[in-house]
Amino acid sequence: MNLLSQTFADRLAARASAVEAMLNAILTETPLEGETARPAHLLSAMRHGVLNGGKRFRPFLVLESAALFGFDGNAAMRVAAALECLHCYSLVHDDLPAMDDDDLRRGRPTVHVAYDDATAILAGDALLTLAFDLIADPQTDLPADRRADLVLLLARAAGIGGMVGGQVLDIAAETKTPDEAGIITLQAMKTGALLRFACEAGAVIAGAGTDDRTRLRQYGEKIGLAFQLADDLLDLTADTATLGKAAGKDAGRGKGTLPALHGEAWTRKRLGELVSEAESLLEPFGERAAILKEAARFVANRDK
Ligand code: GRG
Repeated sequence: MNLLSQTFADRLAARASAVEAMLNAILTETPLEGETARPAHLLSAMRHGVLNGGKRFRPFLVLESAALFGFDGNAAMRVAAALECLHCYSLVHDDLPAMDDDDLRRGRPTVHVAYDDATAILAGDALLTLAFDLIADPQTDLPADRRADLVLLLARAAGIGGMVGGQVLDIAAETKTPDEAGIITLQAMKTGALLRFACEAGAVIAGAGTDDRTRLRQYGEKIGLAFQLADDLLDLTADTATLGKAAGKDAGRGKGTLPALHGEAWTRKRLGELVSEAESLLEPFGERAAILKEAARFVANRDK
């Protein structure tokens, strides 16, 4: 499919529907080899947490980063779907009463509201496990060392030293506001690590060299920071109907964020700097990186 003449929004939408179709096909009742049965209630909760919503921006980054190096195979789709499963697990767990206690996600009832807490915990657990299944499965048609690299990279991005660790720092920040460096560290872990993985994963999938892999990783770090900064700004400035999730939660809890610390004008300026830094990292790739440069601008300017 030639997507190059499409606008960024069209391209994001086209990638999102391809990812949606793959997720729909993966989340079926038919057990895989080595599985015994897939309980219908659990499957239904997993489907509620994953299908019909979301920007699918992390899968988009996996697919576009791989495409930057000329890779367009099904393996990139499977890694993209794996990352979305892991991201959705984090949202399902984050919405639980023991964490953010949210009723609304992507404009719909959260999983624990539509089902119950135990089912939401277990649906999240099963989505997390499924992410690693999808990458390790030989159906992800990559050399075994690349699949192993991706599993390791995702584990490090998602676990104690990445997203989960960041979530713990975030919870601690509700009782003791961290300083600016502390806020940046927790955000790089909680939100940035998965976005960084998305970009570096494209390079790994395509078998790119070390320098290119590092460049994509650094680009991912820049847009990770920008993503969270934009998210915090939206929490301050957007409404719940637009976001499809509760707005104003951070301010309501007196939670320390960079926009709360420095104000809207500073935040917009910093977002502009991060976009320029992300774009500069892609300069060596010339025109081929045009879509990833647009992705950096999309992150900074998004309205939901
Ligand atoms: C519970 C282990 C665990 C981790 C939770 C991801 C996360 C960590 C919490 C979600 C809460 C939150 C608002 C995080 C900030 C940024 C973020 C990850 C927003 C949601 O991602 P989007 O905007 O959502 O890509 P969609 O719905 O488009 O996929």
